[in-house]
Amino acid sequence: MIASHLRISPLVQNALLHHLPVVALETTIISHGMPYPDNIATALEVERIIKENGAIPATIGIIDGEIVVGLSSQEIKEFGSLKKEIIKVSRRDFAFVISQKKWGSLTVAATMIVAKMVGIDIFVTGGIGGVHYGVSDSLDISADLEELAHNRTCVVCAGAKAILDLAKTLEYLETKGVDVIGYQSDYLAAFYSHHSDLKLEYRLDSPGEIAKYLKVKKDLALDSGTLISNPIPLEFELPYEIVHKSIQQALDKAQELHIKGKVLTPFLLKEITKLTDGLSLEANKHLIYHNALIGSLIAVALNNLIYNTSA
Ligand code: PSU
Ligand code: MN
Repeated sequence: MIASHLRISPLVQNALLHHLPVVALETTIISHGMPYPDNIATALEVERIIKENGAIPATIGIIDGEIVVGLSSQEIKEFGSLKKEIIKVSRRDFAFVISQKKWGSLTVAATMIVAKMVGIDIFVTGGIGGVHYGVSDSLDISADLEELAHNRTCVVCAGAKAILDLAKTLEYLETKGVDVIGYQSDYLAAFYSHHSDLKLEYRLDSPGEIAKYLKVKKDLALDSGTLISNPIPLEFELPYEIVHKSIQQALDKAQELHIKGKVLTPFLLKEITKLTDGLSLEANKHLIYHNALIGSLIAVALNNLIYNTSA
């Protein structure tokens, strides 16, 4: 474990030491992915769901240049209050934010890096980054995909965000050897929608089966990420027409305003929240809650399998 620049909360430290199931959580979704105050309420609710299901949540962020694994509720509130500058951190941003003693929120890629450093196998988020539309001009492919290619952390998500080119994202994941498992579904989850029309190679129907699968990857030391594609529950999905229309409008506006790079994803999410009158935000919350539920059940099952203990 890398000790410098890193602080692990006593609760998470104790859990790792005693082989209790731990679930990693990101902070970009709090600082850049959702509006205040829903962002804070959602982050705290996700932690509550994880605890309720027998695992220990570890929300990860950078505070004054120190990576903190296991943020307190107060620290989570500070990430969400939007009062200070918080830099969105992916792999390339760590050294700058840490050496300059700034605050940084971690993306999927960055959270996977820290999870691997400290030995957390399961990570719950909303949707991963991926290949953006118009990639042949912009070359905009999220660093999340690159991290998934060589980091074994299992990411439980509702697919990639709907603002992305899902077909190309799936193709890219295949090229990189990332396995995408449909949880109780044959198709890739499409964030606000239960599923896309993209068929997945593999489907597993219980946390126990997923735990067995992850144990084999661990045994073989196969260093590529696993994506668990966990669809938003049907009762919470947004109708296709609403999603499709607002995504198209948000993409057009981004193009008009020449919005590129790391600000693009937060811009699109914000626009869609406006265009759907908050409906997309509600769906976003529910899909994350469901990921938290399934992710903690997987963490508990994997833990029982490896250490032969009950949490
Ligand atoms: N999923 C969400 N909301 C978010 C993100 C994902 O539901 O805000 C964030 C994640 O942190 C993800 C990042 O890693 O967006 C991807 O950004 P980019 O496309 O710039 O790589
Ligand atoms: Mn990008």
